[in-house]
Amino acid sequence: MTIWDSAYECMSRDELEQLQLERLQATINRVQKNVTFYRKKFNDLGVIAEDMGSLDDLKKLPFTVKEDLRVNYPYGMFAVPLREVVRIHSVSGTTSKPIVVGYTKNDIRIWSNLVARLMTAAGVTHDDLVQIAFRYGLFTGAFGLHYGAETIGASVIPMSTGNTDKQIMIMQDYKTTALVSTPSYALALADRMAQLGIDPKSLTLKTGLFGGEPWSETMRREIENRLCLSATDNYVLSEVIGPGIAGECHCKNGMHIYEDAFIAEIINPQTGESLPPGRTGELVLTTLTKEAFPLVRYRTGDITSINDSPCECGRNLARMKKTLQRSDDMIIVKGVNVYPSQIEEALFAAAGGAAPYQIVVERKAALDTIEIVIEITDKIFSLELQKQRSFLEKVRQSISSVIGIKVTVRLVEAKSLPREDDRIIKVVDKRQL
Ligand code: DLL
Repeated sequence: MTIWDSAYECMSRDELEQLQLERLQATINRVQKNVTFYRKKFNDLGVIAEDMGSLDDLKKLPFTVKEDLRVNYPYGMFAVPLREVVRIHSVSGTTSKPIVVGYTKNDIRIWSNLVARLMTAAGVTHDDLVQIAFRYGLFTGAFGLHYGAETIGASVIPMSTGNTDKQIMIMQDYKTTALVSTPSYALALADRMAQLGIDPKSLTLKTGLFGGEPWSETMRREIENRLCLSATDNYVLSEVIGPGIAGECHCKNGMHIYEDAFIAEIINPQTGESLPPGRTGELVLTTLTKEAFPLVRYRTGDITSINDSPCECGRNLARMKKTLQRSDDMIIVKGVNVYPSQIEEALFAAAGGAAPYQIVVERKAALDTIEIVIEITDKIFSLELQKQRSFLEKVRQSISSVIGIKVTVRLVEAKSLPREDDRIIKVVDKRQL
């Protein structure tokens, strides 16, 4: 199996740690000089780049959290002037305002190479036809995989999401060999093929690269059996870069973290205490090469563990376990991050005040649905039927537009939603991953 960048991917741990330290010092220098948020934090602590005498010293620095990015909306965390930024993407924040991230030309070059690594590790070569069924636009997923595939020299089919019948037609006619999508969409494609009577063996699919949402080993087996391909996982986080942080090799035993570009730590999400390899906790990432949007000790909210033993594939990079759980209340619906606080804010605005609600997430025919169930209040009860309907429509539109995916809205009787300690259970996730 080919390794895209063996100089880095197979580097000895000693060499790697030396490189990480040099890059960490450069990053601390850069953010202290160019990002007011970090300058203030580090000055308050009296930290300078030279204090990073060993990688362990990173633990002296404070965490960066999503709230910091929200407060600095839109460009406050950028470390270069906008004229040096060649690309902007964004990702959901905890409120109606998204988080904005930027890339310099050099960031895009490095990003494309990192994605080329994970695609090569999954088995993609320049002979492949890669169908990208991630949504193009402000999301990082599609463009990240697109540039990575082009870097390898593969042929890219930038199909974007939806239009399942056309996706299948293209797979058949263009002879797609590699599929990029969320794992749940891969199953939706398999379902539709079964309905249309298409035998997946008649397709030319060979490799599947899936990410953007949690998925289990059972789901992997189902996708592999039903689409007749080899399915690999890769980890995406837009604030940090997008795809290209970590990806599985053919051993499918954890995602290799591109440690020359990121330092990964695991912490106890409650106490912030660092945990050793093998222990499960929240993943914290520090970027080592990014120019436009560097992050120091960014709390990802994703629960995983790190295995730093060598892998049979020859890569020396540590591996992170599949992430199936969050340390916060974020949910991922159709690959899109949704925070209950975004829904609450949109509902409050549309209802002109607080309304008791519950978010119900289900997976029907391999596709996620999200329903907002609202308890009727005196105010809603007093509306005529027509006005009640238009109220629900307003709520539906407002929430759908804030979170970026369609929701349905339903009214139920007052005090009928299930409660725990007198408080409504905000999120009921009925999906079985
Ligand atoms: O996941 C972008 C994307 C959307 C890619 C749709 C593809 C399709 P973010 O929106 O930044 O990036 O979401 C990042 O997704 O913190 C994890 O909770 C979750 N996540 C990403 N990859 C995986 C994975 C897009 N392989 C958030 N397994 C992260 C489990 C994943 N969760």
